[in-house]
Amino acid sequence: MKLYNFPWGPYPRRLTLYLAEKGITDIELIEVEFPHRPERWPEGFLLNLNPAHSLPVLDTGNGMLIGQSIAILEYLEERHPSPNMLGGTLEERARTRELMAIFDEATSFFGLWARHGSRLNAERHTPSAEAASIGAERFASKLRVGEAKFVGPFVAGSRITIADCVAMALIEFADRFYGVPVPADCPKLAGWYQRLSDREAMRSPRYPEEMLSLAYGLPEQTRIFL
Ligand SMILES: N[C@@H](CCC(=O)N[C@@H](CS)C(=O)NCC(=O)O)C(=O)O
Repeated sequence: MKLYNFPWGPYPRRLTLYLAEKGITDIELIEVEFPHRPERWPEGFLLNLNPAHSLPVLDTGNGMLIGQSIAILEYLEERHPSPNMLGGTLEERARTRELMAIFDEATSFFGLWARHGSRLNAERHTPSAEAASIGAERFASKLRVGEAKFVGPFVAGSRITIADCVAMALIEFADRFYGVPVPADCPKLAGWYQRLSDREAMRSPRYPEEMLSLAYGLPEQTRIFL
């Protein structure tokens, strides 16, 4: 199997965290630069493999390419059921998927805030105070749903699951890359984030310095403080 990825983006990072937690080492990692420049990729490379040219993409090695990080996480979980990172019972698995969906939605809304509000993205996406404000407001409200549904000690219960990987990839990206801390009214998430940051597999990635210096301080840049 081959995983096309880049190390620090919020969607690709879900996979990096998952593989490290799970201890899967037999997948070839193919690092792709960011921002992606599909026009520079060799013909027949990722552009043809995945028309949306978004990452991650998994080449299963048996003729199938899977885009969408959650589909990849679930596929790998079925291929490698042990240690179990989905849940033991029907109810546990439903809870994991519920939490995963909440943090996936939160990631989309965070993207809206960052894309239209950050000076980092001003050339690639039209700046819009209105879009940034809707993104920030919806991002915060999704985190509050995550806080209310948080089970503990991990987001979906007593074991670490793929929902933790999805949530961690977002919270860490917001905090370390854009300087957006966990909102003060989400103390369970804040405590969980602190605990998980200490895990070997969850060590923060290195962000490209030039991009980090433009990105960091999204609340100040948009004058939106959660
Ligand atoms: N829903 C997709 C989203 C993937 C996505 O948007 N990935 C970003 C990187 S974090 C990307 O590849 N963007 C393409 C670009 O900006 O050129 C997933 O879960 O895999």
